[in-house]
Amino acid sequence: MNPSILDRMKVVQGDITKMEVDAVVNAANTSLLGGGGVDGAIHRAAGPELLAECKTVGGCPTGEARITKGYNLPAKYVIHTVGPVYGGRPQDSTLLASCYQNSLQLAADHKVETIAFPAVSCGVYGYPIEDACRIAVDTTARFLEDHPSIEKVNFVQFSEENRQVYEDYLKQIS
Ligand code: AR6
Repeated sequence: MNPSILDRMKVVQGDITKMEVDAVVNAANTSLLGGGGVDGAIHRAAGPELLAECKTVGGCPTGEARITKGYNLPAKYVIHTVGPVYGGRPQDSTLLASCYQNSLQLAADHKVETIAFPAVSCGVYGYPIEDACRIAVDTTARFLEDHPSIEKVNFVQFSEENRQVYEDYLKQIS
């Protein structure tokens, strides 16, 4: 892979709500009205104004994305995307790729230069991390080739195990 594209992707282990980036991506559900996991953490850190704005959005279908302000987060924006509930079906990978593609498109439309993604669908929604990692990185790399305005994409992993999966894949394609 082109080294200049690889340089713009980074793996971080930690809490996405602390990321000092222009936009953080939320692994939401179709209601956009909050939940557990990273969704709960983002709503807690952003404060109640985030839920108030989300209520005006009217939900989000699986594979799509919606943008709101970040309120009390260091990030200016939250990009909410809804990953598929993993079922081992062919459409799962298409939908997960769409989450990354649509989130990055919204980011580019809002002049976002730095963005952080959690491992969408890899918690409660059960997507195997190795497959999800490949989809996330490949979709992002393709997008970055055509969108020089996005400087840095951070893949934020809560666990050491998931961080290692990302590190290994980035090494493999470099
Ligand atoms: N920072 C970074 N990553 C995190 C954080 C955090 N603060 N908290 C959890 N993760 P999940 P999903 C990781 O379950 O599978 C919600 O209830 C976590 O370890 O948050 O897309 C929504 O409302 C895992 O690797 O999202 C939906 O109903 C990854 O984030 C549903 O869960 C995603 O796990 C969405 O499920």
